[in-house]
Amino acid sequence: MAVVPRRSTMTLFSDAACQFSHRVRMVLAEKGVAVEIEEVVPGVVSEEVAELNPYGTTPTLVDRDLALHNTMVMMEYLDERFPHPPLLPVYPVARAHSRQYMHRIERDWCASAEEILRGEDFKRIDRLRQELRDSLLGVSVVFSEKPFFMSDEFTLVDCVMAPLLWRLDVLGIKLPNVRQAKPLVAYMQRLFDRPAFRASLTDTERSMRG
Ligand SMILES: N[C@@H](CCC(=O)N[C@@H](CS)C(=O)NCC(=O)O)C(=O)O
Repeated sequence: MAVVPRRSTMTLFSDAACQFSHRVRMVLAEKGVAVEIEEVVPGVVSEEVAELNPYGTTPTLVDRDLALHNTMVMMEYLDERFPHPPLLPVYPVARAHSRQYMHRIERDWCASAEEILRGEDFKRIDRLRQELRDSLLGVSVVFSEKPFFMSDEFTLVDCVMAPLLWRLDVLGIKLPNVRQAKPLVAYMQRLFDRPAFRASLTDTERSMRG
C-alpha cells in the first residue's frame, strides 16, 4: 500500500450528514480553529482514512502525528488544545458530570437516532421514535432551570445534543405543541441561533430543517 503524505494543517474527515461529524465541526467552530474539512463519501473508506483510523469510521481528526477516531476523545482533545472558550467546567466533579451526561446521551439517544436512520426494522423504529420523543420531553423541564444542558454555560454536552436535536425532523420525530415541550424548544433555538452552530452546518444539514 502506498504511503499517504502527512498533512500540515489540522484535518477533519467529515460526513456532511452525520451527527458525529457535526458535533466535532461544532467544537471547531466554537473555538474558531482553522481546520481543513475533508468531506468523505458515506460508506467509502479512503486509503488515507484507512491508514489513520483502524475502524474506518467517520469522523477522523488528524493533527500532525495524532489521528483520532472517537468523537468524545476528539472533543476533549480540542478543548485542551484550544482552551478558549473552555467547553468543560473547571472542577473535577462538574467535569465528571458533563462526561457522564455525554455518555448517557450517546448511549440512550444518539444510538437510537442512528438505528432509526438505518431504518431496518419498522416496528422497532416506531417504538424507538416514540421512546426518544418521550425521553426528550421528559428532560424538557431542566431547560427552564438552566440555559444549557444542566449548566449555566455552553459545554461539550450541548455539542452532543445540538446535532441530535437538529435531526429530529429527519428522524420523523415531531415535538407536540404542549406546554411541556416549550423549554426544550427554547433550548433548541438557543443552540441553533449560535453563530458557531450556523457556521458548523454543511449544505446537507442546512436542508434538514425548514
Ligand atoms: N462512536 C463513534 C461513532 C462514529 C460513527 O458511528 N460514525 C458512523 C458515520 S455517522 C460510521 O462511521 N459508520 C460506519 C461504521 O461504523 O463502520 C464516534 O463517536 O466517533
